[in-house]
Amino acid sequence: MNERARPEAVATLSLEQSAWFMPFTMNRQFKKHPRLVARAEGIWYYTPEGRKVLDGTSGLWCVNAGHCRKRIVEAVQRQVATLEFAPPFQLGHPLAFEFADRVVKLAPEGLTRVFFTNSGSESVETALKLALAYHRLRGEGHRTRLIGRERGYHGVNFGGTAVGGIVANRKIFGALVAGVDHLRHTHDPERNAFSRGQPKHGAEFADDLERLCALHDPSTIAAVIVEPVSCSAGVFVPPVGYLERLREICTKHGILLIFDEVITAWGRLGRPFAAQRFGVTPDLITTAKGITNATVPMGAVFMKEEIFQTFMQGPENAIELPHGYTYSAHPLACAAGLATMDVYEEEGLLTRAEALEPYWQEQAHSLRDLPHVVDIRNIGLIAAFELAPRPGAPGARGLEAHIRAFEKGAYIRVTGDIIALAPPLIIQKPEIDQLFATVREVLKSLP
Ligand code: PXG
Ligand code: PLP
Repeated sequence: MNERARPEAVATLSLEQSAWFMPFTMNRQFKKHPRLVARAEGIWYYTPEGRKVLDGTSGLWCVNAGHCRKRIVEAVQRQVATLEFAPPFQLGHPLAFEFADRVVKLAPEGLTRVFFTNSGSESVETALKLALAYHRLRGEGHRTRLIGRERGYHGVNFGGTAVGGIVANRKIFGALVAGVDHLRHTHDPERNAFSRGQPKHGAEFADDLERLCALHDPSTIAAVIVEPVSCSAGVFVPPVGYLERLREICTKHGILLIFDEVITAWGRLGRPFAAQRFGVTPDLITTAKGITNATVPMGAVFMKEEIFQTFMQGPENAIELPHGYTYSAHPLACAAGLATMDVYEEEGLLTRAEALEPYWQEQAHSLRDLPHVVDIRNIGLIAAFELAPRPGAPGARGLEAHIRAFEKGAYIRVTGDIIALAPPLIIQKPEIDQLFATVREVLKSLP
């Protein structure tokens, strides 16, 4: 084994002066007290010292089939030694076409075409640009406004930051993109705390789109983008009837509806896509993460046939879409993606969350009476525990929960004082018990 791959070598590193400017991390604090993993297998991470840590968040909601799956690893190893790169502009390689045809078969009916990117953020930018260009090509170039939602997360590029609704992610980056507005969020703890699955109250929050239509005139609005379940901001499950109403209003006014399924796609809710789970079909879907089981970065935007055909009207000797990435449909990503789909299919992982959901839900809600817990939310193989903030120190309790859980052998995600769990879809019931037992122990121990 070469020196760099030796897990023990990392343990002796001093990180305090490290050159790496880490993303979404408290850099100085983290480098003083780093938490490192050096190896992974199935639902487990291993620290450089060899301690096992249960991965309660599938990495960052992306390793849906579990870590270091042999079939995917071998497919990537073969591909890197066969064709490591091919330009995707005016050239192709067979796996890209094979993978596109494979994934559209799993998409909601009518979403027949796919554009490849390298991340969720790029998928969002691509979808927003497609929406604007689609309207323009149809002679509705006046539709330039983009509508997001409070508490939404759509990645970190300019368009995604602008339609995003997490204040901390926006406030230091200036005016972002012009012509953006936001729907109100759907969180309503007074009526919906401790809901199991979809909350009963709040379909009417979708009528906020009518307010924005009245304010701006619907003919100026190109698209509405929402996460079917807002995950990053703390797991907000759509109230019964909410997404249906949003769909109706968009259709009525000729506005495109984009579902950002970067987290919710690829089995997290017991179906390939959340759109299928909720029975609501958007016009475009953005995905990433689980599309390759996170083995190689990749994203994808699915679109309705009509949107694709709108681009296919001009002369055949002209480029239909002046947009794309150097690494769109990268051969390693396509190889990883095809092997990932094999694993999902053979192991029934795209529907496994549905079978586990009742058990998962019971276990999650059994933590209701623990200290600090003010709400529990769940759907598919996702659960969130909202903790009361410590007076004068919002987020402190959450961060401490994260650190203590890691020490006790579970990697859990926190945003502010909300804990979110979303383990790999291969998790077994005794391991679910173990994950919740660790969270229970942590909550009991927290000041
Ligand atoms: N849209 C949604 C709905 C997402 O959840 C993105 C876009 C951006 O994807 P990329 O691949 O550019 O990161 C995401 C990503 C967290 C967490 O801790 C969530 C994401 C990314 C990193 C951390 O909840 N979601
Ligand atoms: N910046 C420069 C100077 C470039 O030449 C390119 C691509 O050729 C990019 C940015 C975009 O990079 P990517 O296609 O990897 O997104």
